[in-house]
Amino acid sequence: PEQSKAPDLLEEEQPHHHHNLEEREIHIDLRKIYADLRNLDWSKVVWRNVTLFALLHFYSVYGLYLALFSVQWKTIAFSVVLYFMAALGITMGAHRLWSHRSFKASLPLRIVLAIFQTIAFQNDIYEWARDHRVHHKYSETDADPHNARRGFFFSHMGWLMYRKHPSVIARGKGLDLSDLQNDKVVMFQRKFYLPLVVTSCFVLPTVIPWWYWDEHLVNALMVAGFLRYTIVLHITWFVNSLAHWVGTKPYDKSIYPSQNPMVAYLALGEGWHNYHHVFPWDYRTAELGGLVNYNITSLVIDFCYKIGLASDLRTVTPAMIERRIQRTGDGSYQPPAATAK
Ligand code: ST9
Ligand code: ZN
Ligand code: ZN
Repeated sequence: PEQSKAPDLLEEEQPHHHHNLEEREIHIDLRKIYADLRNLDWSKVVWRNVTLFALLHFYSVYGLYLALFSVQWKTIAFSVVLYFMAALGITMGAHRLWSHRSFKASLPLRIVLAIFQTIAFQNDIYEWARDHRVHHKYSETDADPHNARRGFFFSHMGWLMYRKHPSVIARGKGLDLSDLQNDKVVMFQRKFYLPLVVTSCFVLPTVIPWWYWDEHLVNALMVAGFLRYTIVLHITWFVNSLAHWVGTKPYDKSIYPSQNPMVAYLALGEGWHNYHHVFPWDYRTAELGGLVNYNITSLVIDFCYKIGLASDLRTVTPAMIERRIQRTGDGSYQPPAATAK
């Protein structure tokens, strides 16, 4: 049972270093879109998710209208704060800590990050990290949950509305997830995920503006709830779509992941995706932390390190990076400015 009848989707997993190296660009080819739709296996479409995402986007557009014309500025400010909390829960928590173990976090920090990650409503930490680990280990193969070879839309959000390829589940079962299973914070969140996520992503963002500054409940739900949620979702999804399609490849030209400054900017430092797939254990997910690389997440990790909440920050030596650039880079590497160090 294949995902689709399109021939390039039939191949089994293969190491990701042997793809053709041509530059890919996004162009809208209506005939290809039509062919892809005809080749879709409609029985694998999860209509419940299609419906929920459609509703979410409908309400978010209404939220955008309310944000422009109706809500109090405090509600906007509150939504921006929620964006930063949810984003950090994903970048610093689900991604750099729990998926990649690129640093160690004390119990209080793990609790805060788990709360932030719940606000983002992107599946529980366990499931997020499990999918992300297969994504790295089997990038751009059938076992990659958001395999970019299946197109921009599939890697962006289509994969969340479609049954997983059997290889994702088979390869996922082969992963060692014992570190997650032994983390009480992760397992607690997984056990009570539904009530926790409804409370953190929708109920509190609606009730807090109403309670503290008399915002209309509908305004609060549409803006601090749905609109803010949708924005953080698309920014996250851009890492899988845009940053697997558009950008330079100074560290490894043979892979899809690319350096995408716009994504880095929106995603608190997560757009330096060519580097990240080459050195996934680096806590900066980029060659450099700090503001020059829009790497807010690294700044926060550095701060937590200074106050003793985080430890064992893992990085890569400049010599190792240099060797890799020489060996597999696409030649686009620009040495960072001295001030950037
Ligand atoms: C969302 C996630 O949006 C986004 C993740 C993005 C990742 C980005 C990474 C980029 C780097 C980081 C950058 C961050 C930037 C952030 C910036 C912020 C400003 N291994 O899934 P099921 C097994 S979520 C092993 O139902 P179906 C397992 O036994 C949005 N086993 O398969 C499982 O049972 P359980 C909100 C696996 O039926 C069973 O199979 N959420 C694996 O094919 C069934 O699994 C949604 O929209 C594995 N990898 O359904 C929900 N996977 O879990 C969307 C599965 O109990 N999801 N198994 O152990 C779904 O509804 C479904 O998963 C489905 C597939 C329809 C997609
Ligand atoms: Zn990736
Ligand atoms: Zn990663």
